[in-house]
Amino acid sequence: MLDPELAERDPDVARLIADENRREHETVRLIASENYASRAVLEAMGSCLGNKYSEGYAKKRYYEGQQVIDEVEELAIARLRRLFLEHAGRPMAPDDLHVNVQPYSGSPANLAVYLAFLKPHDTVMGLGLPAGGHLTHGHSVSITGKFFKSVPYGVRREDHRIDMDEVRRLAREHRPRLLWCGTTAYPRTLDFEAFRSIADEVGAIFAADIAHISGLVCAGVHPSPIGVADVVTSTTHKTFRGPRGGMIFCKKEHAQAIDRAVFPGLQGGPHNQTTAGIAVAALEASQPSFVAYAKAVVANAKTLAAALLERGYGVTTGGTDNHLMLIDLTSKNVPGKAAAQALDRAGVVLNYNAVPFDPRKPFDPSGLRIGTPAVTSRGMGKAEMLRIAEMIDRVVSAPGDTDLQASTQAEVREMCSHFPAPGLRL
Ligand code: DSN
Repeated sequence: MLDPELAERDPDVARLIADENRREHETVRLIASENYASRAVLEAMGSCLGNKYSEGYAKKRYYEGQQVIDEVEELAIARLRRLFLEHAGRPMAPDDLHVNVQPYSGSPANLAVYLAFLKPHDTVMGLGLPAGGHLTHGHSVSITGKFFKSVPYGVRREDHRIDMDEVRRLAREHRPRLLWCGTTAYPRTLDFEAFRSIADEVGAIFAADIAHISGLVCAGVHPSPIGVADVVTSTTHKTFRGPRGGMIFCKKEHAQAIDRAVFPGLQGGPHNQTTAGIAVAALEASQPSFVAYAKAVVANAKTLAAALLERGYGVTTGGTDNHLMLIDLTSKNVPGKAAAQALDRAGVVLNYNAVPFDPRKPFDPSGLRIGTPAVTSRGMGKAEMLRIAEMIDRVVSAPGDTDLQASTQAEVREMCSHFPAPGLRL
């Protein structure tokens, strides 16, 4: 049977993909959770592995024909285990680290932790969403805040850093079954050992969600919770630069509970094309060039934060240790949403975000979240960060000036033409 290329079979979808390819090439992408997966990762994701059903785990499947899929999954697991043990927070024997690569993404990975360890209405503690936490760490609109008793902790008013004294006080008072350490909008290093000691004191399971920082963690650029936390969850597409997917690491004693929670507890057949993409990403992340990449992500974030601070922007906590920063626009008298939309029109793509203790509403908060994983994947460095800070300042200072947005967009396009992004077709 003839099998035409996409452009011939479905010109509409082919055109939309080409449009997105162009948008990703011609814009400065500063959304902290986004990146550019390599051509090799994209090829694995678009492969025939997605045709196969493989409910279960290697050598224990519910369908026949797993000769290849078992190898794919075992390869991904072996590569991740080797990679993440290299900079483990506490040394672990390889056999003691269990890895599950089947979660469809970060939220399902986190739900598996609940299913593995909690009963409905048990108590969970996590960083509150307004302070930079994630929905699945017990926020009221999430199933994790509806089916469990959630006791959020926050950041200190004076420096916007996680208040470990508050975490300990609340943990002693509420005796959570599960204690999360994980963030989506927090620019500072996480102290996994401090969380471990609090979890030990109150008898909680300690789960670290490193979705945002897993690329920094495996490169040794951020401390690792491996060997420290009972369970570590992550997406695979942020700083890790793999396919859209999820992964869970846990101590051997929790292997069965986690595996059963993922399948059959929450999911059916794993997305084998994604598993192959994770294996490719793990191979890429084990190269010395990835360590250089992770260091450059942080260096770029520090440069950008300092440049914005110099231009009079509020930068929460005064800077960053990782791949992102939170900008407080209060001093500029521009709401976050108006600023983000003006920047989008100028080809600088980021998201509006609440800042800690934000007096404004979540749909139109006071801040912006800015991340450097994607621009660093294109090879942009200090000179480009300084230029981007100048562009942001220019556009945010006159959010209604559409001519300025158009001229900035042309400048952005010209700058981007010198930095071809991984994975895109030019
Ligand atoms: N949506 C992700 C982020 O942007 O941080 C978290 O799930």
